[in-house]
Amino acid sequence: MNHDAFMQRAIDISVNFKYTAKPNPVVGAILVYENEIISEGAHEQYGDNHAEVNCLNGVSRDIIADSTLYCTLEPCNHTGKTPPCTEAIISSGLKRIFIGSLDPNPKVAGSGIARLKDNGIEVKVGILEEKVKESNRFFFFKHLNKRPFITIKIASSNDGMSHSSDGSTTWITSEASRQDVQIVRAEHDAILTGGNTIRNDNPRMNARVDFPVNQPGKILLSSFSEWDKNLNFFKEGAVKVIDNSNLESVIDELSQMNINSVLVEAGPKLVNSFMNNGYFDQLIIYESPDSIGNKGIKWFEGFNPIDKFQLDLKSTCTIDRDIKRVFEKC
Ligand code: AOF
Ligand code: ZN
Repeated sequence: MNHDAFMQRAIDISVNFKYTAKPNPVVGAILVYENEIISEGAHEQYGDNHAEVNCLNGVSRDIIADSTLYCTLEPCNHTGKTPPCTEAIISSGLKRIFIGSLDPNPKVAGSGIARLKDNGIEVKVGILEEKVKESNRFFFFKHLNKRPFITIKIASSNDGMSHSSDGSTTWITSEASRQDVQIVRAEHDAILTGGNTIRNDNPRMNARVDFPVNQPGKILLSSFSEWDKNLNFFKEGAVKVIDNSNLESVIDELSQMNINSVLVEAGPKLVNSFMNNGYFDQLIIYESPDSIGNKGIKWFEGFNPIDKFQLDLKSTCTIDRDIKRVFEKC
């Protein structure tokens, strides 16, 4: 039996739901009988059935007893939005389960496996574990680091400017780059911005994509409270306003929220404050070929940001006239 191939199939079906399962992890499960896949299930939508339940539903006890379940993540052992998967597995009559990775969520974290073993089920953990972690990068990050993964996204002129000081608000990057940003937004659980950005740019800050997505939450970092609710930012979805000038407390507050990732889309002041304090994990720069010149406001002071912030260039691609670069903290 090729365990890796079956686990790979379980991963493949899970990732189809990456935009609708979040902030839950993507999880896939497959049931194998006499070396053939006889049932598949995934966690398709936040709040709905977990993968194991979708996979085992409708299969007879007799067949399940002689089958192996491959599940990308350790089955949960707690009652959340749905009952524990361990209960469903135990009562299904399953005798053998192969698991990709332990669930780092402290509500689970090994207790699912212990419960299955206590009920006489054979459990093997650690098949394609790194791939499972990679497919749930933000989820694992949050539980390991006790704070959400922070991505900072900026659009820059080719001379490193954010915008021009005279207020001429022409777009820096191309339409295609701005469309790419919509996908980056869709990948994150929340978008954070500052008062100046919503005042000056009037952005909607939602993910305008042509596939189903759990929209990112909106977080506004501002001490101002008299916002004009007709601004686009306030129009769709709930906005959480954080009035706190201490960044460490802001991060603490973000860590308490049910989010694994935050996309910071803000002006140079807020972006530098996150970066200078080390509160970022990924920086995405969309760079236009056009210059703004000496009427411009720079994104970063002094040396080039790559040296200053110890960044590791992970990928480069061209989007229309622009270059997109993704950096991670070394
Ligand atoms: C599983 N199978 O398919 C998923 C699991 O609020 P709930 O009830 O949906 O629970 C969410 C938590 O359950 C989530 O944070 C993670 O620890 C686990 N996700 N577990 O057994 C699944 N999606
Ligand atoms: Zn579950």
